[in-house]
Amino acid sequence: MLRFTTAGESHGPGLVSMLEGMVAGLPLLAGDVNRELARRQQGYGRGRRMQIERDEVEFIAGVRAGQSLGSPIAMLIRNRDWKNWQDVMDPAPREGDPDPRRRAVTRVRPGHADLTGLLKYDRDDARDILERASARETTARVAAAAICRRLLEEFGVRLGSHVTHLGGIDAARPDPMPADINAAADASPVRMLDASAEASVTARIDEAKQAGNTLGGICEVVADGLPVGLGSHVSWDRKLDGRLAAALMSIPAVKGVELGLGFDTARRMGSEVHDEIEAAPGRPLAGNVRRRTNRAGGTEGGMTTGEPLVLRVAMKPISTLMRPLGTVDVATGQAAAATAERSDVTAVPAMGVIAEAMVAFVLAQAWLEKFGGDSLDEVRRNYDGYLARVAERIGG
Ligand code: EPS
Repeated sequence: MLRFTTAGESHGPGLVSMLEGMVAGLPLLAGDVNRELARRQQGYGRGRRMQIERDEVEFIAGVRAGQSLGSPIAMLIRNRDWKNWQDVMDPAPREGDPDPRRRAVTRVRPGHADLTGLLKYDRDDARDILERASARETTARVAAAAICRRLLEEFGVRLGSHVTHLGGIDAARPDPMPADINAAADASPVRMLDASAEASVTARIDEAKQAGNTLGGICEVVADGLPVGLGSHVSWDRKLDGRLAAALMSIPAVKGVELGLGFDTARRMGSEVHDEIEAAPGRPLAGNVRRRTNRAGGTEGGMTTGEPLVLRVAMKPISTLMRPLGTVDVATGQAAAATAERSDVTAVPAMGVIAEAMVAFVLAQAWLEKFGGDSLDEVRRNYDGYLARVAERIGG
């Protein structure tokens, strides 16, 4: 079973990411991971923190001579900002310090984990919660997923994402989509594929910053080159659509996930929802058929169809407002303005990269369930054998 765990506080010494269950023999360089970490750091609307950090991974275990060993892969990403926070985040008790809990947060932010976490974990200082609830943690997710992505690349799977909406402004979806979505999206400061929307979006972000406010948005993730049959219809927890939705909803501030037409399917007649099927010799990945449309977004019955997987992910505005909302100070019980500490105006462009990462992880997990083995070569043999069988079915 492929799985990963992360550890790390936003302003602690660093982040740890551990991926277990990856096959041996996967070519893997720190640069493969660092490239994805750098993509996650981009995007107009981020705060000063991203100028401090330059996320880079150190392999601590599981990699030798540029290849995975099949053992757990452990990675460390150091926080450069740690040097500015050592007195606040010191793991040791600060004996004799008159202010051992510097920068305590008691004016809990509406919409943040501050209050719920503080009550659940019985803490007095919401910093004990917010340091882990911070989206800084997604760095470690992207690191684990970069390795999953390397596995998928070996089989020609391509993942990309772009922003379709930010702060009330829609970006047009190009038709056809560019062959390399990320090459185009990463060149845009807001990761949109619509140059005409960029200027108004960056202006909207500037306005929100000026007003001490924050903005949300929507990203689309596309995965291409998948074979029919990842996931399964047989049990609820093996359905790929459900697993993708759960993984994407776990991203901080994400409030909605759609697959294909998503919510719009509920408003249409059946004939305007389902994708007609026609024979298409020479498309072994899809079983030698083609869907005339891809309204389903690449799954039927909780399994990939072989058509592109298309997901949309909605993120609410960040809950740290520089012009804060009203709250209660948990230290006094009195009404107060919520804490306003350094943050981003929007992180929607970065969320697209994180959504890609979560999709890559779920797909790699389903891949190893279907074609699993202990080495890359073994997985390749299983994949080739399956594809050969699928290719000799319809019209073969
Ligand atoms: C975050 C607040 C900001 C963001 C941070 C997430 O950090 P800071 O509190 O240090 O200014 O920049 O995101 C990251 C550090 C990152 O790597 O994405 C928050 O409160 O969630």
